[in-house]
Amino acid sequence: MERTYVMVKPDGVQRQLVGEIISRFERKGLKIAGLKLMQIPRSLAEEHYGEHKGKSFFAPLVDYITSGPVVAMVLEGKDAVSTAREMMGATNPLQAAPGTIRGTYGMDIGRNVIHGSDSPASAEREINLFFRPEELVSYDRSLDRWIY
Ligand code: FUP
Repeated sequence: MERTYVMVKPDGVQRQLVGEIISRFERKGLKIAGLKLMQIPRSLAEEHYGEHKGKSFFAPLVDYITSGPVVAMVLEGKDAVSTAREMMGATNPLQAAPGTIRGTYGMDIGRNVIHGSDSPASAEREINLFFRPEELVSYDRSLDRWIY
């Protein structure tokens, strides 16, 4: 089973969308393997978004992601990375399909509610950035045979 890193960004927490968003992933069938509310230190934000260093939106992006608490989670399931990305919709809420998380709740690329790893390699990197191994839990769900 694959794991992905997902986080409700500060705007999602402030807008009280945490329960709604987690509920979507749960209902889809993804399993929660890790979950916490945290305030991201600036250094971690800069590392997480390191690929965007030097771009014009880098500083505002780091300001935004450190502006309030986020809900960090690790979700597990078959093709978890691409499943979560599909459910989130395009980076720019303007292009995100209606019904996706960003398509439903977002208006602006700079306040796009949620993050999700874009590949299995990114997922591994981001899970290790945000979670210690002992914070992740492996367990069986009795409903798994009804999903797979
Ligand atoms: P995503 O993988 O969907 O999070 O998108 P990117 O890694 O391309 O971008 C990371 C974050 O940077 C996005 F969530 C929003 C922000 N961003 C901007 O603010 N402006 C841009 O032009 C591109 C990205």
